[in-house]
Amino acid sequence: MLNEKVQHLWNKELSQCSYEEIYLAIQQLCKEKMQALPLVQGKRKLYYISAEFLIGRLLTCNLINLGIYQQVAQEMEQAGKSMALLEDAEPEPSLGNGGLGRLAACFLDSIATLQLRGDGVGLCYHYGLFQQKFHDNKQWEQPNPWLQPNSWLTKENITFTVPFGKFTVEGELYSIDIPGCDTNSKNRLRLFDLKSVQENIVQDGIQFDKEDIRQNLTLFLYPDDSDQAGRLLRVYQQYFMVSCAAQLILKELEEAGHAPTELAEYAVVQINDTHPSMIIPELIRLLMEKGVGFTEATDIVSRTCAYTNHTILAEALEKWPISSLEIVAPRIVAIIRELDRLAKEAYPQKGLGIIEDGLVHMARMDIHYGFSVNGVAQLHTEILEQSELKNFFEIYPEKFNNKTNGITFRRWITACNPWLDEFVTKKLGQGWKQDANLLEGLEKFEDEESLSRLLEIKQTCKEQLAEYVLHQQGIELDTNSIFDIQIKRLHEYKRQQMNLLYIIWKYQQIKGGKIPPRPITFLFGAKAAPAYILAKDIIHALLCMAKVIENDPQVSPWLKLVFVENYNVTKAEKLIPAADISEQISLASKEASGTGNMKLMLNGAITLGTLDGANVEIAQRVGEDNIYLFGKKSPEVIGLYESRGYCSREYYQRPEIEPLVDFLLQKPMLAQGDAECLGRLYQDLTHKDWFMTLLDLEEYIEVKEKAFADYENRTEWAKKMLHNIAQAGFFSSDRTIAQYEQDIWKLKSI
Ligand code: 26V
Repeated sequence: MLNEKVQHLWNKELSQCSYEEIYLAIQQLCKEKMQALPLVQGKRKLYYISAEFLIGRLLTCNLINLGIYQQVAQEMEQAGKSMALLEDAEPEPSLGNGGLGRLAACFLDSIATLQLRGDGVGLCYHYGLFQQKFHDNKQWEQPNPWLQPNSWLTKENITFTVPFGKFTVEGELYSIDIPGCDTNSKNRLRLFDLKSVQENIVQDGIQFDKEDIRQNLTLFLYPDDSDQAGRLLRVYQQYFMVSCAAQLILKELEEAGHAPTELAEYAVVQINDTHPSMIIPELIRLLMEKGVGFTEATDIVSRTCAYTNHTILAEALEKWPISSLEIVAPRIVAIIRELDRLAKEAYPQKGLGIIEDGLVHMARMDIHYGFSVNGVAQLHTEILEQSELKNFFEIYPEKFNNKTNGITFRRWITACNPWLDEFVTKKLGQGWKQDANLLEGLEKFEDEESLSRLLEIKQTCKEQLAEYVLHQQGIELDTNSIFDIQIKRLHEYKRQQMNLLYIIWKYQQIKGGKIPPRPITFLFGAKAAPAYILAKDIIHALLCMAKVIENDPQVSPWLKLVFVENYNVTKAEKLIPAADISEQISLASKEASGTGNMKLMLNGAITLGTLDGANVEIAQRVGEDNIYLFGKKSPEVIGLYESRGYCSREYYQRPEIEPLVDFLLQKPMLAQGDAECLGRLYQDLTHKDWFMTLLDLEEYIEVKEKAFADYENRTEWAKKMLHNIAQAGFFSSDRTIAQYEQDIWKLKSI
């Protein structure tokens, strides 16, 4: 198959081709196969609208889903070519920030695999999220030019006009085919781009003229919104996305021969966080243009739209000034004002209106004018119902529901850890690929041979990662050491700084002569938002600490801190299979769900975490012997915020904690870093510490020590690994999507 393709394309043998040539040949092969697949059919269609789809590289997963991976791999082997080097020929699209965008990508895979008729709709950012570079122990941002002449995108012959306040633009539609796994059918990811965008206006990293909307609109994902022009650009992006999406939905409805008034019967719109919320007034506006009255249009749209909340962080809940909407999308302002008036008329209590103090509360619009509101883990949904959105839960209890997140096992075990995939399949047969709950069948394989094979697989993955890190960053990893991994966006609430304080503690212990039984490698991967100063300070402190350890011959044989540059999906695929310990240490109540926790568990890492997000459900499943829990629980934390009862200074003054925090400003650190950045982090921890790092620090140290000690009993540790893998089935996104289908979308049942 591949041999013929390269012969035809390049007129030479596979063994003579470069990896770029082979990559293009396989991409073409996949595209042809996908083009030939029929679309999933069904009466009603889902539109999953999202500002982010963090799809990652597509080659391996497409080959798997199309059922031709083995054949291609065999031909490659016969020609003496490596699959790993082949994968590296593909640039990674970076159309997402983190969890929310990656979740959307996992969902597309599961929706297609369950043969539900549903497309993703979003934006085609030319440079996506920035590329991260380290220089002077600091993060620098560069554009990520992932769009190449040959990409997975197919240009459609469809454009829509989007009317902004002072001018109009043309949105052009591109599609990426999403094949189901072994289904012989596909859905699509629909991405809109702006014709007039100019890549050459970007200078000096990721700087560009934020006011030139016609030239900049789809250049970057979430451009820095720390200033007024940046915030306005984000509103422009959002309105552009939803206007194109709404026009596409109504066009497809009409083409299928249905009336605009039948929208809710034939379409369902899932609003992924509040970025696409303006689809509600936009659909109402377009229905009215087609002659439907306001009241009926509002009723139809309310029966079509469902909203997912992904965060309770106040600063992340979007509120746009009505004055900005007047500039960007004046045609929907009157509609939003009327929706607000009706909401306030029906529910005059304070805090329920859509417009307050000149700000449009996007989530409130979704809740009043959508038929479903869901959180993304049990605890998160409970917090929404009992505190954050309590007033709304009281008036609309029937709208609220939980859908605990999941991950696609096709990418997060089959593609990234073929050894583990083979191990599981040998034990259980192929059935677990259809029904992930069957993984529980692994529980009984506690025999010596199975356990030692599990340890061997982990070792292989660690060696694979070591090779990769050496090649990428020139850093050597000791594969005999414990791999302790924290990979996720950098945010104070995720508390990478707490991990840093542990490392400082361990450093001081070793200086004091307390040598651990074996070396430990701390691996981090994280990008900080370009305008998030404290997050950048934490990266700086970690990079400085890495150097401090490296330069200290007394400590360096025992500790290593590696910050993997430019953490992305590709790097996650290498890091996750190699992890021994999965750091999930957010302040309880702050992490809506987490999904990295699930990927790491599935790959046999043991969680060290707080009872936050989906960690709670992981703990319920694996039991307390197979997870390391610590820290204050969510009700206590919520209580502390309410009573303003947390004072970081009190904790700082404890003799166990003071020397750790003080180390940030001592000579070894100052010799590596920038006193201003380190000083700011020190000041924050000692005077503010909004996410209560010091509150949980001592218990964190204690429990982490226990985990490292337990690691030395290799057989018992392997059992923990086995139990974690066996209990991971619930976290398959196939389960999550089946629940969305059953409770919200009902694509098949009508
Ligand atoms: C957004 C922003 C934007 C402005 C500044 C700070 C900030 C902080 C957080 C966010 C969160 C955006 C929403 C998000 O990505 N949520 C993540 O969604 C995942 C999928 O549901 C979930 O697993 C993560 O726990 C949640 O953080």
